Amino acid sequence: VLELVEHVKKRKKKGIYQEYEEIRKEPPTGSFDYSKKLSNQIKNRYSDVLCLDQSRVRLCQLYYINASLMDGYKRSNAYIATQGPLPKTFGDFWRMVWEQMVLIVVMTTRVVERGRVKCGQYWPKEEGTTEQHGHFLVRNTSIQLYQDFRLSHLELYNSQVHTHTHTHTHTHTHLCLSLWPDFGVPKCALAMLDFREHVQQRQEAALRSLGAEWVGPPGGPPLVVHCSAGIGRTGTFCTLDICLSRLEDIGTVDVCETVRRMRTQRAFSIQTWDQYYFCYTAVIEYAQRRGCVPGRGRACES
Ligand code: PTR
Ligand code: PTR
Repeated sequence: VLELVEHVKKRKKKGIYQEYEEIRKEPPTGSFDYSKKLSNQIKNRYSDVLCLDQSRVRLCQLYYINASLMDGYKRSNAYIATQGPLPKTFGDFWRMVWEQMVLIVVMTTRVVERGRVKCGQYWPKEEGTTEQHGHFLVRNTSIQLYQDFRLSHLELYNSQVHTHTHTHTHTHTHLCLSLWPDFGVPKCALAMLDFREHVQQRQEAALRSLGAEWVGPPGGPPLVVHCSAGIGRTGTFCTLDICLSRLEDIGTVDVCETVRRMRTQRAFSIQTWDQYYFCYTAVIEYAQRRGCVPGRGRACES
């Protein structure tokens, strides 16, 4: 990390900016044919944010969803990065959660921001309420409020259960982070680091309670992460998560390489240079908190 601090100091903001600009100039590494199919176009929230064919999430019966599987640190398919569901894709979203046995959904946008709809209300918002989306019933069993996010426990029932081998219900944790504007960065890295830690703990606990039902890789099912388009804030969250996992494991970080690799699975990941820069400063903040590098760890600016 000392190297990273040096890297940031030496390159300064301008150098990091250039580093990001180079990444941004690279053309996407694959085709978007499935996303562009006429019948699928209406399922994309933004016509310019499509998913690469090679990494898209394939739903049963050829259903389409604008979602990409992404690798994590030493873990393939650690995340599903996706757009904020549209009313006509709510059913597809829950189908994906069901099929992929997702335990945790991380939402890094609000439903409405600056007067514009960024994401559909695809889960029941109030405690004790149930909604039907496609073949799925979603029930909100309880809500916990935290300073920067809201956690809902959701139960998912599949009315077409005979087509599946696993049990007909699943419990999910839905974590909604409220402090992050689109094309921006959270004001406070600390809040993000806490949020990430919380997500990790929830995923571990959920995996333990799944027990023998989970027969996949040890890390568990993919974490669903979404914002509005599923590239800016989602990419930043996942980049940070990967960098910090690597830091915890071998003590080094490579933001640039992480973002490059991520972009081969979810094109356009990380939308602005300050989101890119935020990854650096948040890693440094994290290291300072853990006492890996000198410095107090900066307090929140807000
Ligand atoms: N065409 C849209 C726009 O530029 O407004 C696409 C877009 C929207 C891209 C939001 C990124 C966005 O941010 P995020 O991925 O963080 O939701
Ligand atoms: N925490 C380190 C330091 O304070 O030197 C690294 C760092 C550098 C953090 C710049 C943030 C920086 O930029 P800003 O203060 O504009 O967020």
